[in-house]
Amino acid sequence: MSGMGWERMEWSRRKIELLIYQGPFCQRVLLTLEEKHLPYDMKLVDLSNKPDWFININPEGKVPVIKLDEKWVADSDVITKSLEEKYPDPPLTTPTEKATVGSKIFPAFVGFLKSKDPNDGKEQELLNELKSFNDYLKENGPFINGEQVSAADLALAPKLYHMQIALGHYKNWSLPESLPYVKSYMEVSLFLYLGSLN
Ligand SMILES: N[C@@H](CCC(=O)N[C@@H](CS)C(=O)NCC(=O)O)C(=O)O
Repeated sequence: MSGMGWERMEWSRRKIELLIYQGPFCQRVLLTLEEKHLPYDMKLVDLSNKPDWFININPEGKVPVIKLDEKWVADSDVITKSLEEKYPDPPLTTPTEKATVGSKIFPAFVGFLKSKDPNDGKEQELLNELKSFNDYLKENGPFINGEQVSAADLALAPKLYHMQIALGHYKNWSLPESLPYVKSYMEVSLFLYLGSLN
């Protein structure tokens, strides 16, 4: 995929332009656009062979990037905040006290994924984080902010999905049966995600 000809493509003015590839940060932005019912036009960027037009848009060379008010904006944190400001309805902001729920799971997953020593406690660190998320959901779920999907779910759910695929592949690992609330959270989130691809 060289991206040849994309720069000549006529993008509809009505739609938000979006540059993405695979991965949880891109999925987070896609889910946010879907939840806000915003029309968008996405282009996949080949990250193994980044085209010049893409580097001109984002010299850092990372996706997602989105065009808002004629300006290209990078970074999923900045993008989702900007979308919330510009399109507040439906509101997706997670209450501050809940905004960091589950946020230690992804770093713990990366630690376990990279670990080469099965006895270094990295798997247990991940299990501890998942267990506390399971306990949280049991009390407060089904989503981080109760009945309502909010920004924190749209950031976390793609990371959990990514975790399951990567750890299944590289470590033959799967989510323990003892974490049923995390399991159903992932199922519901996957449903949201698949819905966004239609
Ligand atoms: N902090 C950024 C991270 C974005 C990021 O790491 N994107 C990855 C793909 S998921 C990327 O573009 N990697 C290409 C590279 O680093 O060369 C965000 O939240 O958007």
